[in-house]
Amino acid sequence: MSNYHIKHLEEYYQVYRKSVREPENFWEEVAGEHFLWRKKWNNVLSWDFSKPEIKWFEGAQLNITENCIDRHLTTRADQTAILFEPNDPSEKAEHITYKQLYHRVNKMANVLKSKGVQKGDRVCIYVPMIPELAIAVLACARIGAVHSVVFAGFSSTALATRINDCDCKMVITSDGSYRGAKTIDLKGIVDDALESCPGVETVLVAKRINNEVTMKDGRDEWLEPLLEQASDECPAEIMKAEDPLFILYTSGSTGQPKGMVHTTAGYMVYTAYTFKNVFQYRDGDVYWCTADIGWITGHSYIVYGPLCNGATTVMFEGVPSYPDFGRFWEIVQKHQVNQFYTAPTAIRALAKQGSELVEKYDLSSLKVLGSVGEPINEEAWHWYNDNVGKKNSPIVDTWWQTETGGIMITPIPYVTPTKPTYATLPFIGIQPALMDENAEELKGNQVEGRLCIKFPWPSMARTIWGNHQRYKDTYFSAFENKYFTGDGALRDEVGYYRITGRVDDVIIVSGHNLGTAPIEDAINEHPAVSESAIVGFPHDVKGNALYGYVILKDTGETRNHDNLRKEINQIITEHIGPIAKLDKIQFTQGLPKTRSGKIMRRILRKIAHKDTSNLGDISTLLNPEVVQDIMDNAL
Ligand code: 6R9
Repeated sequence: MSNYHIKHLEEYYQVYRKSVREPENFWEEVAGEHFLWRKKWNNVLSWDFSKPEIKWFEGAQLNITENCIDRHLTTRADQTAILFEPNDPSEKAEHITYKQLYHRVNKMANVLKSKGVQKGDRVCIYVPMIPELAIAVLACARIGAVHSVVFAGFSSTALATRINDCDCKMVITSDGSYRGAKTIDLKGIVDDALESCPGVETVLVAKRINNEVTMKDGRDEWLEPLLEQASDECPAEIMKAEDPLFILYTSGSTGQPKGMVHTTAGYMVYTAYTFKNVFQYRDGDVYWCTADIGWITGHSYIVYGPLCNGATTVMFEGVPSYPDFGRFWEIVQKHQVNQFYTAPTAIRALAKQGSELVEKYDLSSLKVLGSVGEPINEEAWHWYNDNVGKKNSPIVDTWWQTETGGIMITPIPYVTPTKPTYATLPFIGIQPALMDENAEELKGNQVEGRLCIKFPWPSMARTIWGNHQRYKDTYFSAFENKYFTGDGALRDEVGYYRITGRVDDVIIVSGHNLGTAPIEDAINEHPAVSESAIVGFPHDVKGNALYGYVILKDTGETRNHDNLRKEINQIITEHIGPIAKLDKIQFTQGLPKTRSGKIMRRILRKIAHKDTSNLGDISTLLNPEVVQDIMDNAL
């Protein structure tokens, strides 16, 4: 038996050592013993980070949905697979068993096929957190179509960019969505987006809020009648190990988002194995991850990882504040949740409400608490530990990325002693390295540098859709023969890692990665704006908020600054979505620039942080005089 389920620290070290010394043997054992293959591999791993090219389990054939669904039918057909908790607490929760999930996924798969979707085609899924979202994802995987889920909070412009980037021929959406007391007209957003997406032939619309929508003849169809008529058996398409499973977009340092491509076999093995260990999931447990399936956390740890393990996974449609800030705890009590996985921004927002709403509910079912998306600050860690976990449920602070597919640095609960703000130890198979400015690896402990990974792991993204060169430039060029994460980290005296934050132009706001470039591009579309620069500054709930420095065009007319601020945020909402709105907008005459014309964000960041004691040498700037002016007028 391979060590599929690690139970104590000695075992962790022993298995970790094996995974590093003999990675191929290690992963071959895990893959061989715990998954359903149509054909096994000829070669466990081949890799070359200089190209970069990474292949796991070459020669193998499988379908991930047979692993997530079919193989559980003999043992747990009537167990709940997906537990859907609606936005409105008075609406009944829906328990979808493995058998029902099987039939619903197969029906959806048949509908997709009947609309001409074939293996390899891309399907855009723009659906809120309702069961149809998970079902659509799995239906694509069933027939070998590549899903591209776009978070249903993104604007029509952001949606259109993502649809066109990977040439989706179909969009699956809903008539609208609930978000707390509000409803959102999703179909209207899709209609707007599709004005600039000529490649989309079909739009399938799920009914959720009974919103009035316009249905375009020959393009749009209601999903329900099609599902009703479809057969509930659809043979799984046999996929090769390295066939793409999905594309998921993440922000980069240029305006164009990066479509990270994940492939089938390695992604399945790694997400399943991490899920089992990081959450110490045991048969019968109820697991809840509060993320949206529109993000990687939802892909790997609401859908694929849990279902591969035959788990019961909760899908929550609503928000933590509706009908009040006790909603999360009410759900934990109601469904007797055992593992609870959320983001620091949610913890901080809930902590702000005090502990009364937590104490109202019985949280004794909880065994493991998780955190993901950004560094968890000490205060939030303790609040989570004391009030939610009652000092009895270990917190797993899990560091990973859209690009890594699965959790990379994390404690294993009841195994790794935790330490506030530390993601602690590399997961099995993961070989981190910290690099200094001269691209030398920092050996030993008590060092701080840029976080890289030295050796491939099964779930790493294989490329950026349509732009392999960008994949190479972004992740494999800063440090030779290493994957560069874009994060900084330190390693303490016992070898624990603490992530210190991004070292590039990505800002994490409420756990969402936002590239500065696309926001600046949006602002610059305002007719009165000539140039802008965005930086992050600390915010007690969001972690970071956005501070914009904006230069107005010299048109001679004076405009009301408050109105301009509103208009700028409106443009950002239209282009990216409300998550990217600026908290502060400072109008300025100039931006500090290097002689090569690069904006010195370091200086702007310090001013936004109100930390101007040591701005460093500014004499080399093209325009050092603007710095004082910006400081004098800082918000
Ligand atoms: C899974 C996910 C990735 C970036 C990553 C890092 C930050 C995520 C973290 C964390 C500190 C943690 N991040 N988890 N920072 N501690 N536990 O969030 O993917 O949306 O691609 O974001 O998020 O900066 O590089 P993604």
